Amino acid sequence: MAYETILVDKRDHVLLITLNRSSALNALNAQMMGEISAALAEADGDPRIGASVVTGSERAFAAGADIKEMAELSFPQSFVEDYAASYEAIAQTRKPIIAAVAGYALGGGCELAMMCDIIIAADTAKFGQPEITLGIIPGIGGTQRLVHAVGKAKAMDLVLTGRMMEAEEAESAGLVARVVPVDDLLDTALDAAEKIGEMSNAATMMAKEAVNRAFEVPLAEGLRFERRAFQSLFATEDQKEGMEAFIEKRSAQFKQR
Ligand code: CO8
Repeated sequence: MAYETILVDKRDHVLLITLNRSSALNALNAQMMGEISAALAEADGDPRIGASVVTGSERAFAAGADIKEMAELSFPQSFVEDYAASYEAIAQTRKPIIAAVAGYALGGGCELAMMCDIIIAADTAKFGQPEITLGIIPGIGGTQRLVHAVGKAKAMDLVLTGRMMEAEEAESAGLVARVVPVDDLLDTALDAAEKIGEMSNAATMMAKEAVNRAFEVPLAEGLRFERRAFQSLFATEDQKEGMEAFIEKRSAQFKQR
């Protein structure tokens, strides 16, 4: 598929998606959100790909939803079309996604990063949910995923004041997995994605599903789900290969079966 608002680079085990509206600080319009969803669906369907990286420019991962596109939206139109509902598809991607964030990750940009599984931030990254300054609130997960990531106190602070949070604060709050110098950002994210991509896809996909369950169901239900998923992986050739390789002191060659 040909994309106009993103660049897509298929590597050995990794799909790299670069948001490409840098003159608008990668403001997320409907076309771009659709293209990101389509590229991630392509990754899910491609057995050679084990993980994706989503990144932006040095100045901005994404400075939010495209305000110029949203400005004239009415409630009836928004309600009837269920505006933004389809963007949840990004969070439903089954293979792991790393957000590599430099510069602004604001509003929908911060929410897009939180739909990914791991956020690796450059030391220049700034996160925030400034929707309140526009007379609206976050609409694709900012009031929910941010609470899971940083807790109620900081989420309320960010959502109600619209202030930005630097990378260091985002890491200590639990939103970000690692902070690296901006020049190392893409290599670090690609290395991590490559490492994930070389594992058994069945195992990485089950691991993602199981961790996400922790946010959706009570502990006993989550533990039951984890145990069943754990047991089921003993049906894969990759489990046999992984354990044989350890015993034979060699690196495993997963066949994705
Ligand atoms: N939408 C549209 N255009 C934008 C956006 C945006 N969110 N952000 C920046 N731009 C454009 C500017 O209009 C400007 O364009 P032009 O050169 O044509 O005037 C260009 O990008 C550069 O921006 P600035 O000149 O403003 O750059 P500064 O360095 O002065 O400021 C800021 C950078 C602080 C990031 C500033 O641009 C800013 O505050 N941007 C808006 C941030 C914001 O409010 N984001 C939240 C948007 S609402 C939202 O995300 C709702 C999410 C729920 C729905 C999700 C659907 C996808």
